[in-house]
Amino acid sequence: MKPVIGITSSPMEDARVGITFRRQAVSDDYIDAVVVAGGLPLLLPSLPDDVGRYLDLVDGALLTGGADFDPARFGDETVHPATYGVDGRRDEFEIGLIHGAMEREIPLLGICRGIQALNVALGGTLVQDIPTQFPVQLGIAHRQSDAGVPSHEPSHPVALTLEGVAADVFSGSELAVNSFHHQAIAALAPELRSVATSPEGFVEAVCHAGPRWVLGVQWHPEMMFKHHPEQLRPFQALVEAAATRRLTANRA
Ligand SMILES: [Mn+2]
Repeated sequence: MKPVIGITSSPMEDARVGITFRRQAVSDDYIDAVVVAGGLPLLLPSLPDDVGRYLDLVDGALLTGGADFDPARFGDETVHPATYGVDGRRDEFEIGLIHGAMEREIPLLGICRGIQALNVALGGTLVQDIPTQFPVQLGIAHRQSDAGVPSHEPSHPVALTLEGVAADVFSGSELAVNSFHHQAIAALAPELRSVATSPEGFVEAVCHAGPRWVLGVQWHPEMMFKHHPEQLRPFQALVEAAATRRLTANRA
């Protein structure tokens, strides 16, 4: 039986035929990656009061990319002018999902905003805007769309540390990744370990320091895997861990 992978959604607004629709949206790329990896995607709306019930339904969870966290969530009293799209309900839902999943030993994969969600939920902090706070970074555009690089192609390397979950997901000492972020991890949460860094030293992947199956990546493997098959591996590893968790939970 396919493991159920909960996928968090982004609030969106679009206007058609004179009506403004508010939507909870998930890109097909995330759904495709989970399907190709052998999981059954379950889209999760941001309903913080029901996070526990959603956790009853899933064997693993994927925290997707999206807009920025409220800086108050990581103790920053000043909101940088470049911080955008804050949605308190989504912040609360994802933080609750992370805490609940870790308690229940449900595996977690965080992508882009998702690695930042893991770090914030577990007590770390974020750089609110790389371009203005770290203006000259070896010429690396962490928003590669500004440099005209297609979304499925890499734009910078990361140096890998093969420990914990990362040892099962990555191989070699370096990986070429795409980049669509203007924020980054500042102080790493105590429970997390950095397992990939950009050339100027930003954390680009994390795993749990202890036994929990937690992986966060700052890039977007779901946009790359159709052209770069090694980028399917985080999703396969999540689905494998979710399948194992499902068996364990059913035995308990
Ligand atoms: Mn990057």
